[in-house]
Amino acid sequence: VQIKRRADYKPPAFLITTVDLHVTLHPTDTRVISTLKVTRQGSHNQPLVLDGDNLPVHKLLIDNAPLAAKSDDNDGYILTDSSLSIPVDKNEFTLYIETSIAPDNNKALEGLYLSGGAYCTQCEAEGFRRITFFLDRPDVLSVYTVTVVGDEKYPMLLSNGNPVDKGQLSDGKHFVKWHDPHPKPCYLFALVAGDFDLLTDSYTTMSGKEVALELYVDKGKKHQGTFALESLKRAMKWDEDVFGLEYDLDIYMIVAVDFFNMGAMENKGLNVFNSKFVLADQDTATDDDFFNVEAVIAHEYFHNWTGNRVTCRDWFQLSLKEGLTVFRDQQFSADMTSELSNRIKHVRVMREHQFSEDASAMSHPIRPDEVIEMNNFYTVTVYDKGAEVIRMFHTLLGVDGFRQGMDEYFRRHDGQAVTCDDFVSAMQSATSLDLSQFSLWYSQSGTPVISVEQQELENGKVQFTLSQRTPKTSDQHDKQPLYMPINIEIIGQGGELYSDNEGVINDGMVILDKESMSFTVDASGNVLTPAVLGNFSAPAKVDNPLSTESLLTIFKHGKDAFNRWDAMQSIYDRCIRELEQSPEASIDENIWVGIRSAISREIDNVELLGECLVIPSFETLCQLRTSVDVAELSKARTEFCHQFAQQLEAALLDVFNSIESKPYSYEQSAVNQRRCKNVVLAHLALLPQYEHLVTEQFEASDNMTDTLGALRSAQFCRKEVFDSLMAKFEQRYNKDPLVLDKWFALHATQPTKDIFATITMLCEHPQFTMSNPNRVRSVIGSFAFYNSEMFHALDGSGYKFVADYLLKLDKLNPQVAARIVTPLTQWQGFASQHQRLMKEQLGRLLNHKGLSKDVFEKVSKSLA
Ligand code: BAL
Ligand code: ZN
Repeated sequence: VQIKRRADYKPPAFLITTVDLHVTLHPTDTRVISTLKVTRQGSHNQPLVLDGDNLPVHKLLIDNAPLAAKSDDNDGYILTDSSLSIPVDKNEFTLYIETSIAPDNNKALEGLYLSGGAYCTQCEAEGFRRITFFLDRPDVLSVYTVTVVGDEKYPMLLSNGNPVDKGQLSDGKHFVKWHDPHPKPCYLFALVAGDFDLLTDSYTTMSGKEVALELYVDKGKKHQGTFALESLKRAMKWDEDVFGLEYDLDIYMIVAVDFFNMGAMENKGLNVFNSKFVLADQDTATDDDFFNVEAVIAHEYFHNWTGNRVTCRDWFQLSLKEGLTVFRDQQFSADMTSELSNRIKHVRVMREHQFSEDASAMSHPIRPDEVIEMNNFYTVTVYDKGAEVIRMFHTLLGVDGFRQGMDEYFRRHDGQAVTCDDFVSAMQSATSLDLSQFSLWYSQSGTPVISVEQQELENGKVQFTLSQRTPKTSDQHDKQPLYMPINIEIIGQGGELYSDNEGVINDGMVILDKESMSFTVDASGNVLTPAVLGNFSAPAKVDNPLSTESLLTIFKHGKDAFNRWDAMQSIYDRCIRELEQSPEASIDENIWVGIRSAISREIDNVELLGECLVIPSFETLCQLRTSVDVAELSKARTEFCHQFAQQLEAALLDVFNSIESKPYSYEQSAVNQRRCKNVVLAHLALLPQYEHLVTEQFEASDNMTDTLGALRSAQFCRKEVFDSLMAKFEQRYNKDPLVLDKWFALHATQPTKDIFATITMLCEHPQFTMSNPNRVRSVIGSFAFYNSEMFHALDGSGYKFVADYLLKLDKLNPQVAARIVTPLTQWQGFASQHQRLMKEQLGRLLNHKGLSKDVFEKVSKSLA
């Protein structure tokens, strides 16, 4: 296997200015004819080397003159399984290549594939080379004209840009010709052919241009596409209002397909979506699903500027477009829904998944330095930590400064393929701050830890010291101090806010840019509580040894709602630690008193309450510990949940009863209420006397949020209750695999002894197929990521089960297999008895002949 390095970047030796593609679709013999206008860059006499993944050459012409394969007496082209080298001395020429592919045999879902009755493509990152020979790199931008030929079974033939011609052909086939005037890298190419239901609408841009909007969904699903289309219009408007960015083609198309490796893909003018992020109605989609549909629709739309108009020079720069676009979709979602719950949602992702990636052998900076398989770097680090870095720019520059920097970025780079440094430089132009130290965030991996110390001085002064340390990671040993904006509130016992004597706290924020910094506060005998890293103002962990009383003070008096939520999370974490140390312990009554009074004070603030009553997930707790013994931690967490329900029974019941059930509507206040009610129901379900609330909600529900909420709570009821509700659910939705995914996942996360029999049964379900990534993720992915107790069982059966499955899956779909191997590779956080068993299975995988490079990269790194 070949390691690619960021430092080895070289500009392309040739450019391709125009591409004329002619694709005649056939399940096993699709003909692809490509006519390329090629120009040599600079003066050199290298051959033109195109990427091509196991493609045949049927015909090759240079300026209409045939070229044959190289032989002893002929200087022809050289074809390998990954490239085509063409000897040519002209500086400008037209290259004609005919090749063929078999979309029906393509189960990796990269390149052109046929599944679920439709042809579709996925080219990012390096899938175009599975369709035709090309310079498959993002810094080669070309204007595309694409003719798609298919038979009548596929009435809709789509590609990027605007349709310019169509017609019938003599052999019962028809064609549509598309032209995309915007030069683009080949990863943004798309082609779709099928028979869909079509929803249409239009949007008038801020300059008065009318854009046709088209949404293609499976037959019979039209009514489930309305929300996505409305979301698209909201996203278009928001990008105009907030960033002054307007859409640039006459038509914007979105196609929803069932078989898709990612969430969605931002191909120019023709987004392809996993149907999971398009289809939504109250009967089949939860509030979270509605939220995600809107967020992903917006994300892909926002890529039109941050990704398509300005793209990446090379794949190491992926965060240039992904971190930025995630930040943009997060801001949009916050504006459309609620700032607080959005922030909490995204911080949970960081704490659960990104921190664990940083602590693993896959640790990498948001701009990685080395890659074997690019598909492995569509990570929470590149995306979500990348977005946190953009958020820090936003914090440091302010709303106006950030906008100015973005305007400058587009002014300088529209139509170009650029680097993260180019982005930083555009931002630098909009601020007097020196961003050079800040840019370390792009090159340094790992999660910094901010420690907070408090020391009483004379004269009633208190000195606070903030220090930072980034533990070494598998990819980098030496770490430097980062430039961090840190939100801070210093709160007195009665809730009064304090500021410091030196003036380093500015508008509630300090800059920590050295190993440590100190400031003093006049406490005048008051006990002070520092709430540090409010709103998760930098992607870091905090080590702030506060008493429970202080945490309750933050909850009671904190100005920042995020801090208040976070304080509650710390209280729960602390209680669980106590139970880990002495499983028989009873939690201090003062804590229950504090929580009870918090609940009664906030009974009308269902949004905050709904978040604060969530106990940190097992995965989040793992990131706050080392050498985790899974059974011990699970037991402590479960015990805490039981005490929580018992001790807070009356308060929880008050909350439950205070929220009236209303007919379903997806609007924020109703979402907050359902969320809070379902969180409370899950606590009450631990008490047998409230089992009826669960079944009643299930029976009465008019929407998927409450139905699934009841089903999740039923996990904590008697087994026969859970089984009976699960059976009813399956009966009702067994024709709808997307809904059934929720049922699959719930089964797969049950910590029951017969879990493998259950999973085997799920894999034999008529709606399950290993070739559909959504199904595999909901069964095997849910088990590996979220059934901690059984995945980590100390007889090693969970690890072995996943490894066995991955060996089969890897042959079909390496990209999805490499995702699901993640929990196995993250052995570092667990106790030695787990580590040994996890490594044993990783070793088995590594020794397997024919392992994909996707899985190989992750497994070999984790064993290095
Ligand atoms: N570019 C891959 C899918 C996404 O991030 O939008
Ligand atoms: Zn993206």
